[in-house]
Amino acid sequence: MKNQITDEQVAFYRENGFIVLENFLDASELDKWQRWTQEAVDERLAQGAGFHLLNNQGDPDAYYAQVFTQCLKLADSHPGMRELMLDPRLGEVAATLAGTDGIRIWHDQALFKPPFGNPTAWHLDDPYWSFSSKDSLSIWVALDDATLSNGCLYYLPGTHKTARYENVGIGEKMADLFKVYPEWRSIEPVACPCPAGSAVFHNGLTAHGAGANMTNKPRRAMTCAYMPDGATFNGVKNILPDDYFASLTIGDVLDNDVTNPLIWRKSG
Ligand SMILES: O=C(O)CCC(=O)C(=O)O
Ligand SMILES: [Fe+2]
Repeated sequence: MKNQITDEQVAFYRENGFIVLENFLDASELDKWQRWTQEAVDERLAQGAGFHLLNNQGDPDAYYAQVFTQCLKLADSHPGMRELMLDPRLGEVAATLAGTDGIRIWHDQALFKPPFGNPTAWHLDDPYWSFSSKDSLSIWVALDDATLSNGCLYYLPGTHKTARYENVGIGEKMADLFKVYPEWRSIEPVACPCPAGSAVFHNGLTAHGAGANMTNKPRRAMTCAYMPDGATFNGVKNILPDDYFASLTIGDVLDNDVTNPLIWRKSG
């Protein structure tokens, strides 16, 4: 794993709100990520649409089901995924980019864009989550080559600096986000094609989306969202379990090590 990042890469991330780390995983690591993620997703799908952490497969013809097969919190159901997601090296890279002293997992999530899948509309991530932080971020690992043809990610550089916590859903209209942020229409989008095994990190407030999958093969990605240690509850439920959610008051620190494991902390 190429988990040593340079000051230049940190500076690029802070300026643009995203960074591509090509060939982040070596061949044997990529093989594990591909096999275990596929296995964990297959197990989830076999449990059927009633499973509470499988969001969108109830109606396979629904628009969103054709944006991606989305399986959340695979670390909770697959030991291999748990090992991959709890890797402190990922936490260190995330914390270093974000400039925070500790980092917790918010949730992991497989995002498999199906063959001939719909595009991912422009959106922000952080407003979906139960904390509001300018330092939240995600890793997105390409399990297949992500190309201009099969739905690689696109970013609007620098938007993390001017984002408010307003958002839109990932719906059928690619451009809904620009109704909320018309000032972003003039920003040139940056495409991020990358080979399988590459990692793309983005700030939870950077505008991003992905193109349609024009190919007859899936475009698979494994992602994990990170919360800076010390972030506080904002009233949104998102992935919080019912009983934990019911126990929280806005402003409480989200420090439950079961729901949101601390995977890295600066020593000393
Ligand atoms: O994989 C995609 O198409 C979108 C990914 C995304 O929105 C994310 O990782 O936050
Ligand atoms: Fe996203």
